[in-house]
Amino acid sequence: MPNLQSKWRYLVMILGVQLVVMALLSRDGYQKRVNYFFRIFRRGDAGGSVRNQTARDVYANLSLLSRGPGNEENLPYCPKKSPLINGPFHVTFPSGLTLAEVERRNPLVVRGGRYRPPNCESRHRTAIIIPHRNREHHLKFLLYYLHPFLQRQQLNYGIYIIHQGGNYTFNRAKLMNVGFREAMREEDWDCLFFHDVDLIPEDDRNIYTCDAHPKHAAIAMDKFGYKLPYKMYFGGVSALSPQQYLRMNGFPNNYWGWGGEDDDIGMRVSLSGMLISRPSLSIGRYKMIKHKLDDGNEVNPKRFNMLAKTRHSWKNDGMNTVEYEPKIMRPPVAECRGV
Ligand SMILES: [Mn+2]
Repeated sequence: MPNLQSKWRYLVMILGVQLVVMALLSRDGYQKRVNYFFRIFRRGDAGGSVRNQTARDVYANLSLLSRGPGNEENLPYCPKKSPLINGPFHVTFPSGLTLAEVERRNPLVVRGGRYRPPNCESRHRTAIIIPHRNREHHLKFLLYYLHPFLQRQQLNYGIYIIHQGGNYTFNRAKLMNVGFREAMREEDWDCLFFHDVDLIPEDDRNIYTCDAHPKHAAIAMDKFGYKLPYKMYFGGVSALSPQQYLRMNGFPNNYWGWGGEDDDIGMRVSLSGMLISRPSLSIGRYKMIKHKLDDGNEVNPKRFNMLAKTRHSWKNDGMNTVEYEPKIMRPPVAECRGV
């Protein structure tokens, strides 16, 4: 009898230990550690150190591209998947970089920040809209990486710098509305990328074309540990087709100062009956250029009150109400003073 009893006791103990282990494993933190442990055995995929070893120069082999002699009308379509795609590339911020150097490295870019692949007809026309004020230092780094990044994807593209004139409080979302209108006035773009000036993409498989739903491209930023900070996050870099943009009445015009407008935009996506599309965490990666809050872009204290009203305000504030005085400026890049 005592023998049987001790057997039971062991069984209960083993079961108990198993329960504790299972409870620990199912907790979030442990799950991540276990995932990490398994990922060590999978080669090539993710993992910071592995990534750094395979990262390349974003300009590698691009200088081999040149425009052929004439006959540009009968170019064949580019392949569905660009052969120039290389995956992750190195992003550093050398102190001596100048816009002249960016121009020298991108000889096929023409006036207005426009480019078309030299040897094939692109399948995609993408406009990049960058709201800007007093960030020339960030802009030159972004342009240094963005031009070759887009050229690797064989896109027909244009980059629009939307500069806010004067000293009044910065308004990122309204500048996007201005950019949308000015870019569409110039060309029938398929897709518009709304791009923060301080976010540098790190992987050229993050293709700058639009999806069936509005796309949030900056899913994995170094600032947030290469993870999405919260599920509805729509900040940094997003992409919408003109149809999607107009369906949600564009972006709000009334967010002056830092914060809130990106959540308003995310809410507009769902209020207008659309979903959020995203690239995978392993390729939607961005490095943020570190900076302090700028003068003239103070935190907007009204942002939470405004967000509570988006449900009622989005149809009456957006592309249908945007007003500004444009000043179009040309070289070195298309520039438009607005707001
Ligand atoms: Mn920033």
